[in-house]
Amino acid sequence: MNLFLNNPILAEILTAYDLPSAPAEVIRYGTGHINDTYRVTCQSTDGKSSRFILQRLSASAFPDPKALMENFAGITAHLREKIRAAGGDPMRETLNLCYTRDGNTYYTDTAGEAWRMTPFVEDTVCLQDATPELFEASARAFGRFQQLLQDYPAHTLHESIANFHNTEDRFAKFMAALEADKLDRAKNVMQEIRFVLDHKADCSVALQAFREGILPLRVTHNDTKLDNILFDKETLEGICIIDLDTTMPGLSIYDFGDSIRFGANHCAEDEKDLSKVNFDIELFRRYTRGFLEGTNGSLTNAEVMYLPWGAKLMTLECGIRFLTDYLDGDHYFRIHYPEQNLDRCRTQFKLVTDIEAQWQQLEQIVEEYLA
Ligand code: ADP
Ligand code: GN1
Ligand code: MG
Repeated sequence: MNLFLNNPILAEILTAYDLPSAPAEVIRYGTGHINDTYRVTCQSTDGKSSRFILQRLSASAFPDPKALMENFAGITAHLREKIRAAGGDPMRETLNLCYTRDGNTYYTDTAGEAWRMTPFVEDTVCLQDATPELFEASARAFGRFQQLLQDYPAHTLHESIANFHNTEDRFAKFMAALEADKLDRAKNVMQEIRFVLDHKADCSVALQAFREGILPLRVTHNDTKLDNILFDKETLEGICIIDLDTTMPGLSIYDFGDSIRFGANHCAEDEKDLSKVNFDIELFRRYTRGFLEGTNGSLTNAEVMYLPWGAKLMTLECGIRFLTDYLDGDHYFRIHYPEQNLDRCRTQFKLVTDIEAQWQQLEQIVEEYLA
């Protein structure tokens, strides 16, 4: 549906940008859980069209859009330079930013909401699930992303969401939601609550390794879902990493782990039939190979050894976050039906259980890559 024609807010936002021609169509786009995404098509009289992605930043997820957009501008400028130096195309291999007419990285509408626009990266596809080859291609791309940012001055980045992958803090927030039990839902999810309580000690493993200096701080993407990457339509290589809102200092194993969480299985994140939710160790093997090819020697042995922990912890953490949001009344993740966050939580906990059952094999797989 063309939303532009009868939406005064979208009209207001679009006039803030110096578009190549009048917008002819604006439609809702993508399947993200957080931001509101639109695709804008401008059509000039000579028939040329150009497309853009316009996004309203979720105010509840991102309290400081100015800081977030400073990160975005800095990271994409760095990536552009690196891509250019490697002979690549910076207009396709990284996101770029459209500045507003008054030179800002984003626009604040009259209701106080923040919007940003990027050129639509043409001739690409965005996937919800992948063949093993495409999954490995996504691993190379996320690994490369981290490698390209290894010399970015991490201290200049803002924490766009405080404690984003701080598993101890996620555990504490879960406990607070459980204690408040605002909607009296805890009684329906005792098994899931027990699962979290039983995994309390795990929530400290990566953080402890970081505190002890075993794992170094890096610039990481932190949301490495398969649909946060654009694949070239022809070559099917993962060319452009998108959704940079959570790119900030973090641990390399988070980026590895979040991709495994989402992709090393054959089910939807909210699959209700848990018999269909199975961790696929072959996909883990392929992702490991691709990721380490992409990082190209930039990870330490300790980081490689901790990769299985990344997989387990990101899956556990995401399940805890879905359960916390369910107990809290579904304010954070967009839901399409009432118990969706609970279904999402259950798939994650089933995957954690599978990962635990195959732990030794996971360790063996990564050991092959130790220098
Ligand atoms: P969310 O935080 O809600 O996940 P994303 O930034 O990932 O938002 O964008 C949502 C979807 O929009 C993506 O999965 C992708 O399909 C599409 N998308 C975002 N930016 C671009 C772009 N510059 N070019 C093409 N598609 C894009
Ligand atoms: C959100 O924005 P999106 O849909 O790519 C979330 C991730 C979760 C993911 C679960 C900023 O990702 O952390 O892992 O949902 N992003 C944010 O699907 O919270
Ligand atoms: Mg996304």
